Amino acid sequence: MPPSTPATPEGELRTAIDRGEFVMRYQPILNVADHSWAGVEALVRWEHPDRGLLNPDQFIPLAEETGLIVPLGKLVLGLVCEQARKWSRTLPDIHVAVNASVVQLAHPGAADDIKDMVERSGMRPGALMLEVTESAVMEELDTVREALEQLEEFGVQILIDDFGTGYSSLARLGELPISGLKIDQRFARGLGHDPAVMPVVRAIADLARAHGLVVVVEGIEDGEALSGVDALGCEYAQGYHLGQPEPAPVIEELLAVPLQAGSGLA
Ligand code: G
Ligand code: MN
Repeated sequence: MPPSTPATPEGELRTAIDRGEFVMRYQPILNVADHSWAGVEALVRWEHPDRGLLNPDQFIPLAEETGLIVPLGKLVLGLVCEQARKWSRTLPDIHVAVNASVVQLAHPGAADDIKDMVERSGMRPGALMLEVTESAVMEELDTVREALEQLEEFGVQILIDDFGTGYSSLARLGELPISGLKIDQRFARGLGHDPAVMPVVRAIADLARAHGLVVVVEGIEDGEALSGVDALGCEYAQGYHLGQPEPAPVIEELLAVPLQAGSGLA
């Protein structure tokens, strides 16, 4: 047997990508106005042979530092597009949101690669949403703007993720090729509990509305937070109170039935 080279974290991740050791979980997103299910956010997990199921925060930073986010991002998008194509028959009104790294979007040919994958899968481009983190996208705006514009023109929707944690140029929000803002989870935690949070979320929602953007509030962990989202007229809500990230078959069952009464919605 040839001597085995010691596995570096980077080498291990590269091998995992080659072997396809990644699976998706999907967390439901609620349409607050009519209590219907609007869609899901796709969240990647690494099925590590020794360490079990790993969350993105345990490997995405390394993937971004090493550039492995480019092949990993393609792998994830491939899984998500395939799932979305299946759901286009059984759950035709559902959108599927997936997190995209700015490192991935800044890579030459990124928009064409994404468009190709969507087209090859046969899914409807309008059913796909890409979530890009506010702080990262604002720092790299000049590098990724063209890719975002091409994707928006193709019909994919773009959301700014973790909104309220970075430093957006509020004046420029309306110029960006985006459909909506996902308000960072830390705000949702105070909704319905901390009186100081309500006006902040209201201000973000007003700002979004002024620019024709929808608002998703994520991190909804109880009925009070959901009532707050409802009272502020935010369009979409996501969080453990509504549903955990689950494998596709579990999510299909969940999306087939409307939200239970007593959830915090009037
Ligand atoms: O960065 P992004 O907003 O994409 O991260 C979403 C992450 O937040 C996922 O890992 C998801 O599991 C987690 N999450 C989803 N809903 C909740 C929630 O209600 N509370 C908390 N604490 N985390 C959540
Ligand atoms: Mn996200």
